[in-house]
Amino acid sequence: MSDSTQRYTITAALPYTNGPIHIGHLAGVYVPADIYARFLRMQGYDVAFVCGSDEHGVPITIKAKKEGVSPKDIVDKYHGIIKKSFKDFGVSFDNYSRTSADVHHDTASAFFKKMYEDGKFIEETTNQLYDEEAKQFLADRFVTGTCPKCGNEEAYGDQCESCGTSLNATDLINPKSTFSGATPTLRETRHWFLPLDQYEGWLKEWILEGHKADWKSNVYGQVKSWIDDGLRARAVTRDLDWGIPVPVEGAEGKVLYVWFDAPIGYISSTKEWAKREGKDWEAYWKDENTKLIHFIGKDNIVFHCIIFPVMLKAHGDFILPQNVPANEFLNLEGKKLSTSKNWAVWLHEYLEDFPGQQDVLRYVLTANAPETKDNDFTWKDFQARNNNELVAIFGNFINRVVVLTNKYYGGLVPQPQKLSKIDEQTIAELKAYPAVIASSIEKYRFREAQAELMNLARLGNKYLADEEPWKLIKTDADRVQSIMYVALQIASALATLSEPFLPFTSVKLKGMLKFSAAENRLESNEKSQWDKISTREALLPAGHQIGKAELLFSKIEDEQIEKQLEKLEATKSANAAEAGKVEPQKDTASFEEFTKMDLRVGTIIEAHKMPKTKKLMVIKVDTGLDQRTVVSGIAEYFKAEDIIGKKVTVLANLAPRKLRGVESQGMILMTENAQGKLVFVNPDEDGVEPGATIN
Ligand code: B3M
Ligand code: ZN
Repeated sequence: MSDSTQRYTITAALPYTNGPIHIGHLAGVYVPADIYARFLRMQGYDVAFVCGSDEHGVPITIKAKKEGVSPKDIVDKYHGIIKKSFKDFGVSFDNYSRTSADVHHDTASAFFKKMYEDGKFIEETTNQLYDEEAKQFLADRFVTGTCPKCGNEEAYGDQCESCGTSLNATDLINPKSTFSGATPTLRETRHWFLPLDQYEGWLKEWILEGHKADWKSNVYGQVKSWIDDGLRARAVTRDLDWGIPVPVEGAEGKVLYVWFDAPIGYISSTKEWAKREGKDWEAYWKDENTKLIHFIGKDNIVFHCIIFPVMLKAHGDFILPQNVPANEFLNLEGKKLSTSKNWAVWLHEYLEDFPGQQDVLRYVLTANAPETKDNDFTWKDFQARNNNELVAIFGNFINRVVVLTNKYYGGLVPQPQKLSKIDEQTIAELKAYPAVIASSIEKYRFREAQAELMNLARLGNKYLADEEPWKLIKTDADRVQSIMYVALQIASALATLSEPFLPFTSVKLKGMLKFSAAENRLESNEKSQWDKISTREALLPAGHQIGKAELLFSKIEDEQIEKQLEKLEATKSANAAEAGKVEPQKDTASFEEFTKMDLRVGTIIEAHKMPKTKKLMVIKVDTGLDQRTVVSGIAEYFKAEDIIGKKVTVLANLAPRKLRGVESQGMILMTENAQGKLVFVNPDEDGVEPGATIN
């Protein structure tokens, strides 16, 4: 490859090895990244497409604990399943590594060390949450609590998944240990912090000014709101025994924070690949002309747009991402995908249930990709898109072309006769497709790109239906030669242009059309396989021998879909049974402890939803003692006007706390009904008045 070839480093988020891959991961990250990488390779660019398993971090240790095995057992198991399923699904990584690999431990360690020696960290002894029972510091997913920004009560110690905010564990309101459920205490410990605030000016210039136009608006918007809110130093080390040891004297028992080491995994994976291929990894990470693109889901935006770039910048000699085309989320049958609740279509199971049908799933996930908003996957839509689009349009067109060419000409591409106006128009339209599809892919609009590919198949289908060669064959054999010649050019363009989206179909179709060395060779004036569709006279010249027809797609029957829906129903029942289990009793509370709580009856007198939040409601309650404001996370379940006048139970002497700048003076007690909906603990007896104490 010449030096002047544009070089790309494409990364796809490293999946946590605490479970297998599901369709949400595929639609959000791996299918678009794979389309992009395949497309770039077809343009003749120099591409490194890297990924690997993210094997550190708290989710892994929690899963290990749950299953009573070691973290190593967990990562080995899922790394194997994930790696195989990606390969079987046709994700064309140049390298799939893992963060437990030596090359990664060395790379991440050296990265930290250089930053440490260059004085890029702040070293500080601070109070961190500590679980006295489990004898363990609590950070990240070891602790949950209420998000100070949006009121989500299940925010994690490093991030709220509801609003995406990145948090420090000590920011959480009402923190709880996920080990014991206990309220943590504070204990002193020493850590290294990345002073993000020092990079604010630089981030503003680089992203807010530099990438306003080319980054997706969902990504840009999130990043802007974080920067506008003000950035704070973040600890990049943890008190944990699973991870990469902090390579500094006196840091025994501490490891690198998983979000510090994981993105460095992209670099380690590139190194592993370069070594194997005899290439220079540094060109892919340090050469200013290399374009670095991160494919991720929206929950990873802060890490890839702020924290990792600050690390790269602080380290000093790395390039920065040129773009971070993050996707929104995919839901399944109207509900959020969830690994722990088993609400998912698992890739390894799909590959078993639909053997040889990788491209159908790729097609549906791209057709319905959550590029600008959350989207829904339904099995009915999956079936319809297969049967009505892949089978009825793409497959049907190819089948007709190949069958008729064999029938009329023994499989030889016929010599075209005088082309009609419609033939010429059709060829002109065909030749416009490569540029149209390329332009959408270059803008990360993969659904639009794939829709154009399908439009080309539609063009072919319509052309045959209009020209009806099967009718003319008896009366105008010359005309049929031209028609079949044109149709064969469309079929061969589809074989090439489908490669990024439907790689298995593309291979099959090229085989059927017998793309040989001659069809694959580029002439000196041709830039790429892609472009030659527009520049070459014909992809399949007259006299070229094609093969026999094979089925590209097959109909998906109702029974297959019902089987999948039954699987989901079974999951629903299992989850409902689980949810119906009564929570075990908490530790004994002394009578004194109980009487400390001042519970009162109150009446709601005013209520309104807090602007820009999903869950928070600002409520004024008459407690009999006074009229006070309580902020409550019930806005998803109640309309403000419906709760005014309601009698409720209030914990009146709870220490006041601020939620989104509004001071909440107490708590309204709630419970959950069987459907998981929040309901009031309701003292609705006649004659019960505000201020009455509950005991
Ligand atoms: N493993 C998080 C996730 O799966 C994480 C991505 C790391 S990318 C460096 O959401
Ligand atoms: Zn939040």
